[in-house]
Amino acid sequence: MHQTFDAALGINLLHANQQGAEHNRAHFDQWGIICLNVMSSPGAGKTVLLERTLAALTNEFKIAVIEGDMTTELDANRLRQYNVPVIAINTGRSCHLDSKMVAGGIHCLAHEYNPSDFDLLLVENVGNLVCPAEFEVGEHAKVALLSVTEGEDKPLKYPVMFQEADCLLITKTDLAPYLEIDISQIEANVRQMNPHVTIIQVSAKTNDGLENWFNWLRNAVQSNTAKSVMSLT
Ligand SMILES: Nc1nc2c(ncn2[C@@H]2O[C@H](COP(=O)(O)OP(=O)(O)O)[C@@H](O)[C@H]2O)c(=O)[nH]1
Ligand SMILES: [Mg+2]
Ligand SMILES: [Zn+2]
Ligand SMILES: [Zn+2]
Repeated sequence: MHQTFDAALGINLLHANQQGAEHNRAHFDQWGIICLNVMSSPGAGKTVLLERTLAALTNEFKIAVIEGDMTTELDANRLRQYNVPVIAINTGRSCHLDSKMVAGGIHCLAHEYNPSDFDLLLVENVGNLVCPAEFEVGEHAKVALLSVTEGEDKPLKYPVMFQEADCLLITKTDLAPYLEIDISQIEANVRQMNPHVTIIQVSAKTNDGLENWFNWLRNAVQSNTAKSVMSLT
């Protein structure tokens, strides 16, 4: 658990977090990097999705990763095999990344590399369907994953994540035939929370739908006007 309002100090933690998010966002825009905050409950398939993404797109874009986990560098080490910078952030007892932690990560990246060389920063948040959606880290877009094994009702029970998402990936669609799950009902529940969100069905096992996700990413990177203006000058 964590508090969003610390009554004793009278500090609105979300407000302080927002200031940090603006700091990070200014860096991203100065460097011409698009930052995506990738969120889901534990085990929905974030790391596997990032593995597929790095395998497919590192020849098109220069990508860096911030990997948030309460403990361990297990996920970070999986992604390091794709020869991209992976900055691991252990959050300890905290169940989400906040903007200060991500600031530490991007300052680290800027210390070791020329950050303007990068096109895309993928942030894998701590597995949690609740508060990562509340704590902006300066991202340009939020990507939420919901796996078919989690049930149709989750968009209704955890509304903030689904209201805030810019892109919603329904993952593990290869498992749907083995479950009593109606993917169209998942989509309807997501739409009830967020009528205009982009919904993409994917399976990282069969690769179904991954090309649609890559195209969404390509579009996000190409819409980065800061980069195109920089490359003209
Ligand atoms: N069948 C199937 N399993 C998947 C898929 N994506 C991920 N998994 C499995 O789900 C588990 C959790 O995946 P992981 O990427 O570590 O989830 P994370 O906790 O959200 O990062 C692993 O055992 C993966 O192999 C998928 O598309 N299909
Ligand atoms: Mg993971
Ligand atoms: Zn939290
Ligand atoms: Zn700074």
